[in-house]
Amino acid sequence: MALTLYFNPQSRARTMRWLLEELGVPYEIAPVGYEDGSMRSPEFLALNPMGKIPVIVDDGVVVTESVAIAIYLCDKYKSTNDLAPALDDPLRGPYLRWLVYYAAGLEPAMTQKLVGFELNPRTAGWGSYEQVVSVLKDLLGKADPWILGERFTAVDVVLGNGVSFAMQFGAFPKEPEFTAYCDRLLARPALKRATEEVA
Ligand SMILES: N[C@@H](CCC(=O)N[C@@H](CS)C(=O)NCC(=O)O)C(=O)O
Repeated sequence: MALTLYFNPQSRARTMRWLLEELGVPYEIAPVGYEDGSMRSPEFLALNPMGKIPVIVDDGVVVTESVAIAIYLCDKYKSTNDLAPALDDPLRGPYLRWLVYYAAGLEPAMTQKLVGFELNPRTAGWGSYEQVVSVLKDLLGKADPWILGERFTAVDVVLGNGVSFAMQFGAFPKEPEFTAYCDRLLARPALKRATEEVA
């Protein structure tokens, strides 16, 4: 078994490394740079024609897009540490909903704030920046201690890390609902391991 994560510490691949550390799955890092052309090489573009990370290659299976990688890994590697509610678990619906909300809500709202453009909220799939912040503030304010309750899942890694990242970049306000939850995330040993320098 060989699982490779294409990685740069200044990227969304950090979230996938944290997920792998939480799962306890062995993996290898393939470092890629922004300036050295490695994300534009024919070999890399054959893996992801977007020329972006994260990318994983798991026993020859290529997966791109953070949410897809998270769903794939957590469904496949359940025996190590189960971060995904089963298909017939009532938590499966909320689990998928909030995982996808990372890409469909948080990401575009964060970009809207950082770039500063306005759209009709009825036209934009995510509504507006203000709506997304308000929804997430309510969600994280109720997290007890995690988004789905007692159970820590991939939603905490993907959506939780997204909120933490958005706060660091000044895109989300440092509201107590966000900071209290993110402090709990920061205490996780797997996150500390995932931020260690790549050997
Ligand atoms: N939708 C993608 C976004 C991936 C993405 O934007 N990756 C950035 C780094 S965080 C990247 O690789 N940028 C390099 C480039 O576009 O040249 C995901 O969620 O995985």
